[in-house]
Amino acid sequence: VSALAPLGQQMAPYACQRRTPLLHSNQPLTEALETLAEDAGFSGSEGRSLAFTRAASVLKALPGRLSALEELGPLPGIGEHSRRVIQDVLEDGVSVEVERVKLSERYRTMKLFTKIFGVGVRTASRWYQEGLRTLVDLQERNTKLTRQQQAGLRHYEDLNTPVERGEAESIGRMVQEAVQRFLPGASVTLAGGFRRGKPHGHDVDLLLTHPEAGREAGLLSRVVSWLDSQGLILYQHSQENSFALHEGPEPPGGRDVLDRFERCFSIFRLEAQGRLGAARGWKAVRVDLVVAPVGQFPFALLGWTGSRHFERELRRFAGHERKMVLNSHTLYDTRLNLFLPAASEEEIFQHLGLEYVPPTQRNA
Ligand code: DCP
Ligand code: MG
Repeated sequence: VSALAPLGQQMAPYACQRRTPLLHSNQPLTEALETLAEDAGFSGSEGRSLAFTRAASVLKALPGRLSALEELGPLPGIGEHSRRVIQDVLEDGVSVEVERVKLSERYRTMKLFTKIFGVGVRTASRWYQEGLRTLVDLQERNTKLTRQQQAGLRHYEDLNTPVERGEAESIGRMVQEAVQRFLPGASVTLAGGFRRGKPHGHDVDLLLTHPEAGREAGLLSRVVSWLDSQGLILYQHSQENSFALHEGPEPPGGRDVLDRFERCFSIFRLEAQGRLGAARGWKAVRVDLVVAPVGQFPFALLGWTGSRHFERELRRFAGHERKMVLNSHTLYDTRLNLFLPAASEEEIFQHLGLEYVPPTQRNA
């Protein structure tokens, strides 16, 4: 039918088997599908949300712009509902269903509330049920907020202004400087969307490690205290490492936690850079600091680089196709009953029998 068809038919079923660049040619389609994915997530329909996310992810990996549904052929991972949405957008430029969602009171309110740092779908949903609709409502009705949510509300505007790469790099340097002070030789690595090549993000994800195992212990609290004493931290809450290798691997999907590293969820006070924020002098920026012992570092780096969907697919592939359990700490082979060590991300892909996908191609 078209030049896309033969390529589309060869598309591998798992996102971690494909290369997905940051920029692609089917933006209007993926945006529509991701809006539906988000909306399904807002109503707790995880399965439906995943189906839309999968379909969007497949389109992101297509080598060119889709102009007719038929060009897709029998592509894996695009269900009937998604096909209907794609067809509508291709034919009419918009999907009536998507437009209706975007205008709906529920979607708009859920979006407003979940954009508060510390507010997830469950909390936002409860507030919506209680009749709350605006940020002012939260204050006027004296809604009970955690310390994290209070900070999120206080800095709502800043935290919902994209973090520029330059800002992320300068926070990286601030942390690096603090780290050198207490543990020379330790490193700070920018992960998350920025490592995938995104020009901006919603936060700054930094991984700390030291080439000698064990030396990293105790580092984070010193770094955070020092940064705090310099007036650079507006909010922070730290969590201790709760990972123990002797416990063995956790069953996949068994717990709703990303990982058990020592970490700090924080809001930094970043001095204004150039024209941005110059009117006020500083800007609040969300920063996640994560400490990984060097032996787990490649797993942490892989797990923290994303995208979320790429990570989910890596774990699904490991489990279903290889009978292995992958998380941000280790890779465990359940057939051989052993942990597979790795000194680099490349080695993890090798263990999984996957072709290496560089960070900039993990935008699934
Ligand atoms: N991550 C994950 N599962 C989660 C949360 C995070 O796999 N539930 C991983 C993948 C993410 C990375 O951690 O890429 C960082 O999380 P972010 O929420 O910061 O996501 P990004 O950095 O990719 O996006 P953004 O640019 O919005 O910060
Ligand atoms: Mg991020």
